[in-house]
Amino acid sequence: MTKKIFILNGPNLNLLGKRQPEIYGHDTLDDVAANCAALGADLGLEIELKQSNFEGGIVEMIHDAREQAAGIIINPGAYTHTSVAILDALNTFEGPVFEVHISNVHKRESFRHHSYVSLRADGVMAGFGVQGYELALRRMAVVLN
Ligand code: CA2
Repeated sequence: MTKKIFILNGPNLNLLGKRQPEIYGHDTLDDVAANCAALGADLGLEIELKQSNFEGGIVEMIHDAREQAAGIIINPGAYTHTSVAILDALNTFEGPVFEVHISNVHKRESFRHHSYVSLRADGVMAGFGVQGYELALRRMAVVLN
């Protein structure tokens, strides 16, 4: 059976491609979903991309992943830097977890330099634009082989 990968996105990422293109680029979250679905098909992985502006919404998506997904790629948005709840949820997930940031958070304000999610993530992409999602997906295919 084809393995399913959840690509989870946190607050404000629904605005991708519509605001602040100088930081986040011109691609929308729908573009990311289409590109990852196409790459996933090549890699033999089924992709489900989801987004929530609510911390609890992301926690529930991670709980769903426990039953449905072989791996998680997550851009938790600003919750990256604040959410012990998302870290705790990820710690209940047994498969690989990759953290993605479109921007290079280490080149930005110091409050973006710390990530709770990195305490669980098996790998982190930052500053590769939306291509980071596809790079994380390629890595996912290797580790799930
Ligand atoms: O670089 C990333 O991917 C971030 O996770 C994006 C978060 C930010 O709080 C993190 O520090 C780094 C912000 C997401 C906001 O997304 C927008 C996208 C387009 C327009 C406006 C906001």
